[in-house]
Amino acid sequence: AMFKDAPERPQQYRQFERETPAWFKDAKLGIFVHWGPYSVPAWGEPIGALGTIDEEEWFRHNPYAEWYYNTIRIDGSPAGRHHEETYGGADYDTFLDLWKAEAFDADAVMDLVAATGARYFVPTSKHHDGVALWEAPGTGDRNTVRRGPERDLIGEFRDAAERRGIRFGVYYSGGLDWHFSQSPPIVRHIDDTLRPRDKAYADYAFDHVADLIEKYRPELLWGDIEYPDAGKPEGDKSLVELFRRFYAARPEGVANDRWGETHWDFRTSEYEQGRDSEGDGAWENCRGVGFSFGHNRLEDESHSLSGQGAVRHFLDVVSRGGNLLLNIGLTASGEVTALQRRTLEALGAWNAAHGDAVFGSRPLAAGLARPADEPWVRWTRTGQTAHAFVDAPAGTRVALDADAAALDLASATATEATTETAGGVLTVTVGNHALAGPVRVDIPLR
Ligand code: FUL
Repeated sequence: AMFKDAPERPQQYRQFERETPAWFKDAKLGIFVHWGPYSVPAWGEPIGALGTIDEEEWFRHNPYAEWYYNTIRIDGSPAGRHHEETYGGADYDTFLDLWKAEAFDADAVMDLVAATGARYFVPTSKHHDGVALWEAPGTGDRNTVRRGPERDLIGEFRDAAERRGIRFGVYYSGGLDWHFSQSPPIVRHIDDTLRPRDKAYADYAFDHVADLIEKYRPELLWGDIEYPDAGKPEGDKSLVELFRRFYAARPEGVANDRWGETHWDFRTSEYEQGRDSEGDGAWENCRGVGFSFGHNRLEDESHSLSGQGAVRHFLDVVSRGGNLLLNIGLTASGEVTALQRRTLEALGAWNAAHGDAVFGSRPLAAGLARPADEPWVRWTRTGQTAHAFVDAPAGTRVALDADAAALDLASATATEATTETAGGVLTVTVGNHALAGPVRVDIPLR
């Protein structure tokens, strides 16, 4: 009942089933960070959003800059040409040594995260290129403590988040590791033969995630692509054992749904892909400010959410019962680009004014009021108050599609709009508002 469309979970994972902790449903906003050697070339063709482009075109022209190592190996890809021309076809690990993180200050990044109003923070601890952002067991020198930045980046992020009371999680790519297991580039979809499936890899991944849990005590485990198949059955170094350790350390912890068909506390969608996971249970949509997670120097404003776009997307997700995990790609030096910073700051400014109607809210039942796209209207509910968010230019009159029997329309209040009720219809006239994003109207429920 909790996950109505989800397949039956294997018996050894049922012990972890429970109501999703309330903090996660209340949290609404998390900030995601993708950072790795791929942040040095920082190159991907910004062709569009995942879920709107066909697979073959997607991989050959991959807009995800963190996929650089895969894209450059695809015959005739523009990224491959770029890599030849710019770096003379250098070995990928050259970028690990060129990655210096010289301007990185975890506290500065986390100040920005805190300013958005986000309640949790999730950096990549190991992406598909296999480079660990902490001194991960078994990685030799292929981690950021021994090479490149020569720092424990996960530890620095964790401490900065903790100092601000922001919950900390880790992303871990269990499904793909292009270093541990050299496979041909992915050109269509990620089928099972392209993932390392042997016991040695399962043990390697186990040691990583166990180490992350022990050292950093994350409250979110954000797996990606899959968990190694050989580690799924019950056993010493199994995913079952990892979840046991995770929930023992963090009884209120939550795990996403990319550990295979095993166990999860919330489902995920990514840009426009996986929208069918956005159901009644807990879910989270993730996306970058632009079309990439890793920093991409080819992106500009035309590929990116503006402040207003970010507020709208955030409200759209929250109004439907989800969380947003909004990503920033740090530059190789460790900075947030001006483009991403502007969007996050605008989202934060809007949340500072209106976050009390968003964080901790619940969707308003469709029987009480309905959203619209032209002009743009979304709804949330806190306690006995319905909140309408209306995004339109000053002077626009918008009749809300709300049920007068359920909402006390005549008692509506707004600060940047005026309201009038006639014949059981509440009409909002949008006023001048300095903040990018919608104005807000509060309406008591009867
Ligand atoms: C995907 C990955 O392939 C992307 O690179 C990114 O990490 C995203 C959050 O998940 O599956």
